[in-house]
Amino acid sequence: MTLEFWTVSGAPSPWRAALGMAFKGLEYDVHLLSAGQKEHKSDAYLAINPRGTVPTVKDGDMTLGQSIAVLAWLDRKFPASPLFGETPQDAGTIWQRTMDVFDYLPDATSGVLSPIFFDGADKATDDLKAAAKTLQAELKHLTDTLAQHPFLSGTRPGAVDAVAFPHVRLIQRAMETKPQIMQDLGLPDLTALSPEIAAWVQRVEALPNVAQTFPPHWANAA
Ligand SMILES: N[C@@H](CCC(=O)N[C@@H](CS)C(=O)NCC(=O)O)C(=O)O
Repeated sequence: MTLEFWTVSGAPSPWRAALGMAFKGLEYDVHLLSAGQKEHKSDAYLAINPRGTVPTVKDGDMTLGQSIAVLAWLDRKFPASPLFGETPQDAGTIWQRTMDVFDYLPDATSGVLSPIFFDGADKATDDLKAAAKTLQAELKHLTDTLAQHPFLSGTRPGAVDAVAFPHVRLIQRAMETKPQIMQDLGLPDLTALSPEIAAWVQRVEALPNVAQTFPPHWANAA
């Protein structure tokens, strides 16, 4: 049975689930919801996901609506190419890093990107500069991990990579599409910020099936 996957273009949480499926080479049917038209709050979607959030992943009569739960479930259902490692030690380390990223990176990222993408901020205010500093400190944690091995999960891509990548790629997207304000905030480009993170992004992007997880609207607009 093919997995079903509900998402909104560019939303980081469903992107994590898509990466988990991509790392395992799984096929899935995509239901692309329009956030602008509030399709994620429609009665039809609320019947599938009562919180009206994305992702939702459905496999037969089982439905999941939390990205980390999807990753954990994928590993039990499709054990090949494990997302949480092979050994108890790997699992502990990967869960620790996954939850570290989950707890800190999304807020640090949206502290900078939400004002820029959603409110049109184009001045480096004191608030935005403080948010940029917080983000740089979070990115430093990723850099330190990537100085030890090629992926955030270790020698192969896994849950930490699936959770962190969408946020980092959205930061890079802001560097590409809003260069002036990002430069003014000390976030000019990934390579200048962290060669380790820049190389990791390229490594993840080069993996099979990852290209198809990218936000469809990026292909159409700058
Ligand atoms: N903790 C959830 C967060 C899900 C979530 O909030 N998704 C966002 C998109 S990234 C969403 O659906 N926002 C719409 C809303 O909250 O109405 C997860 O990791 O899946």
